[in-house]
Parts: sequence; C-alpha cells; structure tokens
Amino acid sequence: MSGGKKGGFLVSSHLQGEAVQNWREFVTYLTYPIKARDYSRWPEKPEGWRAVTEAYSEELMNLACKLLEVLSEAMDLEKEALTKACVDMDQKVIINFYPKCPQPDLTLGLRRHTDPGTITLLLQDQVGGLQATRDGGNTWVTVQPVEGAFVVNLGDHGHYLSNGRFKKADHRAVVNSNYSRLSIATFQNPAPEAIVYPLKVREGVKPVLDEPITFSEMYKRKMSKDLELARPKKLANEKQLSEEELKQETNVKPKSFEEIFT
Ligand SMILES: O=C(O)CCC(=O)C(=O)O
Repeated sequence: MSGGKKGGFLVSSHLQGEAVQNWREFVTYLTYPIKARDYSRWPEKPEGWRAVTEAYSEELMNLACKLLEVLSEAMDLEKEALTKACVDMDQKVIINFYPKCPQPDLTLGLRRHTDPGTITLLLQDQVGGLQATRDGGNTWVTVQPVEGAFVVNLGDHGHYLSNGRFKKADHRAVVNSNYSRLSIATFQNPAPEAIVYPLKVREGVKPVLDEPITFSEMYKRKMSKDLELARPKKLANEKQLSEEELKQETNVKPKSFEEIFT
C-alpha cells in the first residue's frame, strides 16, 4: 500500500510551507461514490479489514443521510433538502493515529481547521484530544470522549447552506505524553459539481456568499486561503524578508480540487 493522490498511508498533513507540522500518522481512503473506490490503496491487513470497512461506511452513509434530514427540518426546509443539495454524496474516511509525544506543548496532533464538507462523523477513543473553539482560537474546549458516541461536526458546506445560522466546527487535536490516540473521521461531502449557496435566506438577512459556486471551487478557495495564511508565517520565521519579497514568495498556485481532495 502506498501514499498518493487517492488515499493511502501518510505521515503528517501540514500544508506546503506551513511552519507547524501535525504530530500524526493517518490512512485515508474514499468510500463513496463506490465507483471511486481504489482498493489498491486500502490496507490489506488485518484480514477482514475491507469487509468491516465497507459495512462501516455504509452504516455511516445511512446515519449521515438521517442526520441531514433532521438538519434540513431544523433549517425549516423539506426533509430531503440537504441531501439533494449534495447531489450525490461523497464519503471519505481518515483514520488518525497520534503517537504519544515527549513534548506535547510544542506541537499539535492536527492544526486548527474547519472541515470543508457538509458534516463529519468522528469516532474517538477514550484518550481525548479533540478541542473546539467558538472565539477564533482564544479559548479551547475539550470534547470529552463518550464511549460508543459520534461527534458530529458541521463543515463549511453545511454552514453555507444554512446561511451561517448553523456554525461550522472550528477544531483541532492536541497530543499528550502518556498515551497514543486514535480517531476515525468520516467526511460526508457533496459532489464536486454540487452548488454551494444558502438554501434559504431570511428576509432582511444578507447571504453569506456573494454568488453560487461549485463545491470544487469552494474547496479551491479554502485551500488557497489556508496556504496564504500558512506560508508567510513560515517564511518570516526562516528569513528576514521585505514585504515585497514575501508577496512574491507566497504567490503559489493552489492545487486543484482533484489534486488535493481525492
Ligand atoms: O482526531 C480528532 O479528534 C480530529 C480529527 C479531525 O479533525 C480530522 O481528521 O479532520
């Protein structure tokens, strides 16, 4: 099994040029649409892993569809509104392993981020390390693990569809020096060509987006914004650059949706 564009085993997942690297190893693979599955990138061991994974993915796809129905109703929309807005829902799984770390204060398991998709179902072990913030990262609340329970995070897509009424989960993972930690994140995403725009805009309220865009375009913009934020920090640390030099050095072309996301 190898790393690569459509999944596989990877160590850390920092953005190109980012100063802080994530203290994690992970396996990632696409599970939906079924035709996109690339079994050559799925682990061969332990025996039975593939069958269990397929069953797990199907159960989580069903659960996600139910949750989207509930969310649609909470947004005063018809039950099928969110699933329809996803066109044909994609699913991607990441199994995160955070080894115990001798100096946890100097790193993060996974840097602060929001998930790009509609919702994420996260299963975490009993070690704990998931944290969320509501004030832009000034304070962090630990999401205590509950045995057998999923954490459901709203992603950017869900946030935009609700016109910002429902907030995207701004989160990160910290590590500790005593225990390694495992989590499984199942990302429920719209199809790349799905249109991202609020499904209902209340009277007198401004839409959170200027225009409808595709999910693939939304993702590209998100990645290029993240790159912009990450690179200057790293460059400024490495060398004393003038503002003009910094601008030129940070003018990197963002990768396409297909390059990054699949
Ligand atoms: O491990 C965690 O608790 C968070 C995982 C996560 O946010 C991710 O995989 O995107």
